[in-house]
Amino acid sequence: MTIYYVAGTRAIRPVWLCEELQIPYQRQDVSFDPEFRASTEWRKINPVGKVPAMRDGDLVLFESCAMVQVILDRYGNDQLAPKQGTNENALMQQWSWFAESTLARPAGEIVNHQRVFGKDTVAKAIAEMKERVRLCLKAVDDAIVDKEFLLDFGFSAADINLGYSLHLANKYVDYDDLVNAKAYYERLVARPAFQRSII
Ligand SMILES: N[C@@H](CCC(=O)N[C@@H](CS)C(=O)NCC(=O)O)C(=O)O
Repeated sequence: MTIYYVAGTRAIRPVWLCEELQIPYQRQDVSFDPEFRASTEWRKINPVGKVPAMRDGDLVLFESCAMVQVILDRYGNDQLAPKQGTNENALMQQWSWFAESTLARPAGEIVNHQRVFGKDTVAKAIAEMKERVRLCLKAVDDAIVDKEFLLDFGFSAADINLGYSLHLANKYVDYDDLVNAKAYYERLVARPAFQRSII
């Protein structure tokens, strides 16, 4: 299994999971340069020119949370995921979808707007995205009261998917006042497998 990796990006999710599961994978560092991402070579792997991507045999994937699910299905040995069909598994799905489609979306737009338009021209759009991120962080803060991880099951793939989104949000939004969410984020990033996923 090969994970195409750029530091700081959603490539952290599949790499972090492999490190938690202690399964072998090959990390292939690729360029984040827009020209490389627009190249025919890269578009064959990721048709929208983003990162990460993953190859396992003849399977090629270009959505990070799908990579997490496929790694769990193929190599997880029933670890880091509650049994399918249970309420806990439903909550894992919910938090994983929330991580990418609700929280990482406005957080990612902060990055994209700043990169494409420069800091001054998009101040209002960025302020709005920050509000949207804060709303998501408040939802996490409320969900994590008196809990170590999202699910009663314990540490799961949902924490990996959400953990990356918090890592992204943490760079742009101040949420020290959301003490539960902040402490949860700090617990996640202290995990040795997370630390190995960002170097
Ligand atoms: N939903 C996709 C999002 C991929 C994504 O937006 N990747 C960012 C880096 S974390 C990227 O390549 N951004 C470059 C761009 O959008 O131009 C996933 O989870 O893999």
